[in-house]
Amino acid sequence: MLAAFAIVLHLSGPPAAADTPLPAFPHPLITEILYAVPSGDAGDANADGTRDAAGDEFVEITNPWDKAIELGGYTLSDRNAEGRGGMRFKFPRLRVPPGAVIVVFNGCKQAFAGPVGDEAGAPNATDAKFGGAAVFTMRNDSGAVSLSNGGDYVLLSAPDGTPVHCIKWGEFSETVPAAAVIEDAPKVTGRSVARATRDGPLEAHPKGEHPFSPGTLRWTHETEPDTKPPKAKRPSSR
Ligand SMILES: [Ca+2]
Ligand SMILES: [Ca+2]
Repeated sequence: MLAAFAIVLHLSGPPAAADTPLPAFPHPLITEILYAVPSGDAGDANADGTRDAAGDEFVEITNPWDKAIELGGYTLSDRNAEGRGGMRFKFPRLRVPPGAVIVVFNGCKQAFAGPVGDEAGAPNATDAKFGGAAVFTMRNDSGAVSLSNGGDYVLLSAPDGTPVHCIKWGEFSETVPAAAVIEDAPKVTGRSVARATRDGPLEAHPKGEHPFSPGTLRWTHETEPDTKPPKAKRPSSR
């Protein structure tokens, strides 16, 4: 039996016009984005001793389903065209067990002491320093390839190129891709946006010891089999 989560997103902003399913199995779920890297040492999200406004950015995803998914061929991108500051990352083959977490750092001018993968291959182990997540670097070599703090989006596309899930914030002029699910994230400064609950929206990360938590979900990962497809409320603004 195909089990699914009963996921309902409660999005702020205008009332939703209609319910739209969240990305269905076998798609992963984006759970945290650090696009506004804190200034100073507090911004060293990958903990290599060097804070970089681009390199310490990350996107965290998880497998929210109760069976494994294959991440190979999925891509992460932003609003800029490739070669014009556009962020592009294509996952190598990686079987993701239920509840497993993946963290993809921008990687510009960053070192990684633990196991780290890139587009060429997955890491050979998970990293306890990041909550047991599989850690990747995009190996970006220019600070121009980064997520704009003022307005940008992260787009998850399926291996066949279909835009699956787009999370946007702030203001920008580019057209938002016609992804199956489009979500609004708050515009924040010096912290990440993250889901406080599995079925909740992306919110400003609390400013505790760290204003982000790569590899550590802010909610307990428990499978709740349900025969109903997950639902999200679609923002009316496009
Ligand atoms: Ca940024
Ligand atoms: Ca760093």
